[in-house]
Amino acid sequence: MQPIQVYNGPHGQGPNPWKVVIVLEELGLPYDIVWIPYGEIKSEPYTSLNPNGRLPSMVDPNKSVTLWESGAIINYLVATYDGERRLTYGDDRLEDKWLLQSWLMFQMSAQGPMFGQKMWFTQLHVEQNLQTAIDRYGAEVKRIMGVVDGALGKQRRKLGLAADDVVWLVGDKCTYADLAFAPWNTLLGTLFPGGGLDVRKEFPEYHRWNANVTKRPATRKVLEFREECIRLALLMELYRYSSYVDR
Ligand SMILES: N[C@@H](CCC(=O)N[C@@H](CS)C(=O)NCC(=O)O)C(=O)O
Repeated sequence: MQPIQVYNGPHGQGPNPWKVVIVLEELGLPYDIVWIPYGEIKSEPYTSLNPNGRLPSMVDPNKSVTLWESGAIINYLVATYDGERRLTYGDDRLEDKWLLQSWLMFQMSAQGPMFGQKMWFTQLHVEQNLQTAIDRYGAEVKRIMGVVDGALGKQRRKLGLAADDVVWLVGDKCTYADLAFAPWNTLLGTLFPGGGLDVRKEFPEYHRWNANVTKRPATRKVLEFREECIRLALLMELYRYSSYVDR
């Protein structure tokens, strides 16, 4: 099998491409990351891969399939390559199978965009301390975490699990739905600088669930690699800056 190509931004900070990489790694599929500068994603040839000019995109040379939108790519990978249903359920568990889609859509339409807006107004927006926006997206982040936390608690009660047993969003195993939340969760530490969020205390189920997702060897490997990419990119930026100052 030829490696599947995943397009990603050079510093690796954006969470969405890593959702795809995690699923590839969890399924043990060969892949290459194609690093494309952000300055090149809004124009051709990249927009032929992704008309939205964002990351990720995926090219599967084995099936001549090119896709964009991380959720669609995850669906494709699972439908095409997860015959053993390692990360999904089959028609014999019809409701569970489709509930995974509910959670994936929720990740795509709620966790990603709202965490993203909170990050934007907290860290990047040109007008600093735009408090109404910071508050609105802060409240949304917490509301979304509350939805997940509540659902995990219900699962725990439904399955009769003890407080320290592992619980997943749907059914009795970790699926692509759980994995899809992991990269955006890495931002939780920076979304509320100066306090304002104590995940362990406010959302204990969420806290335990995220710990269980991120300690899976394949997922951990990808998230550690992402950290390494970010560190390396920052070092290279510092190096470029220092050579500029030296001149
Ligand atoms: N819904 C899209 C969101 C894609 C997205 O916003 N990607 C970010 C990186 S995480 C990006 O390309 N940012 C660069 C930009 O907006 O120009 C997906 O999940 O694929």
